[in-house]
Amino acid sequence: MKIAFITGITGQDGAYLSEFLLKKGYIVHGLKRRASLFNTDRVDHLYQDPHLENRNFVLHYGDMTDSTNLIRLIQKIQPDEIYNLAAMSHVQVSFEIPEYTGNADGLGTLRILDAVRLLGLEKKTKVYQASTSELYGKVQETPQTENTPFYPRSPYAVAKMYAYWITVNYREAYGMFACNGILFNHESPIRGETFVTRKITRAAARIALGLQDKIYLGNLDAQRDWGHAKDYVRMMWMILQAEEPEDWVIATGKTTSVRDFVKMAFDEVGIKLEFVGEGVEEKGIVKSCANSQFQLKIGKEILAVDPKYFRPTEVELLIGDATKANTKLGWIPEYDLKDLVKEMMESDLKLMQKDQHIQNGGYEIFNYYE
Ligand code: NDP
Ligand code: GDR
Repeated sequence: MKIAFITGITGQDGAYLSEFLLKKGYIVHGLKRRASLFNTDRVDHLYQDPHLENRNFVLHYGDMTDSTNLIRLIQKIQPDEIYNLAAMSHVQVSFEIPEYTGNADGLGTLRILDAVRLLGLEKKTKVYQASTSELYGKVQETPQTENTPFYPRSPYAVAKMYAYWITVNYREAYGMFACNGILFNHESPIRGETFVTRKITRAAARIALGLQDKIYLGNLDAQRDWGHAKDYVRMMWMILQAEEPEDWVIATGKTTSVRDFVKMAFDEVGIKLEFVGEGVEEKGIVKSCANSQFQLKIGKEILAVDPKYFRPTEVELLIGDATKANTKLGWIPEYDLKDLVKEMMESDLKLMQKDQHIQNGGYEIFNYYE
């Protein structure tokens, strides 16, 4: 049985990757941070009683900023494959905590690679590094490929640029099987609530159910190449099964604006939106509501722009070319954006119906819009 070690196991991708690897018969070890509240919601269905012998899903406390902890864990686990997914992954937040982001996302990757080297596991342990389309930043060319130059536009992207190159360097310097997956945005019903797609699907469900009046967003013109996380974690595994260690772009090859994503999400519940005005004056109003379950007035303003969500430097347009992954590894995404939006809306409607039930029962519910 192969042994995998996943950092960032409690995140969106960590959860899907764990399920995927367990189905393949792997023993999965994961790194989780100590928090004052439970932070394992996304993997609780995989949890196994620590008193059981022969567990195939094991969580360990640790942190990407603590080398001694990472070395000790890798020594104990002796993994065949490490998936380094842990990161402070929010681009806007990275402007507020740039030093921490550099430490966790940039140096954290070095700590993993160097632990493998220090323990003499260079020939045994393969390393996958969660690189990102944010590396492309300011548009140099489209679609973006493995050869497009990088121009990072946030402390997050700059930290990930260090991580990208230190992975390439350890591969070249020490002959390690270390690879970058340059993944474009990928989403799912368990996407973090402050990323724009999930913020939109949550809000669309809440507005439809009368639990929230309005959603405030930042740059509606930004365009992203959005795929489904399930397709992308499959590719992480394929990257480590390839003949040679290389770097790979993973994307759908289609791009959509934030504004159009909003329209698609509301469309899913029978609400048509019209956008009026420009820039910070732009508003989204209800044009029609075909679903009698929802009591939304025609002409009601349910979306506004709030400049607090603008980034000091923005990445305007991402569209990836995954030809190399398609042709060399046979990777083809199974989901398109419409399937993804549908799945996210269905899931958020179900979740918010629970809130509605609680509110109808006379209990107050915590309401957050970020
Ligand atoms: P999430 O934000 O959902 O998950 C991040 C994970 O990293 C969480 O488990 C988090 O723990 C953990 N983490 C954060 N900081 C630390 C730390 N200092 N020490 C240990 N663990 C830490 O991200 P995703 O699952 O969406 O993304 C996975 C990786 O892929 C990230 O590196 C991200 O930057 C990268 N990426 C993501 C893309 C996407 O579109 N989703 C696209 C390209 C790259 P906790 O749960 O406690 O917060
Ligand atoms: P991104 O994802 O920055 O691409 O990083 P995010 O969903 O945060 O933003 C996408 C685009 O939407 C615009 N936007 C808003 N974003 C947020 N979060 N909230 C808003 O209210 C809002 N309004 C408009 C943003 O300006 C941006 O242009 C994600 C993360 O998962 C990274 O870890 C990963 O590396 C990249 O995707 C690929």
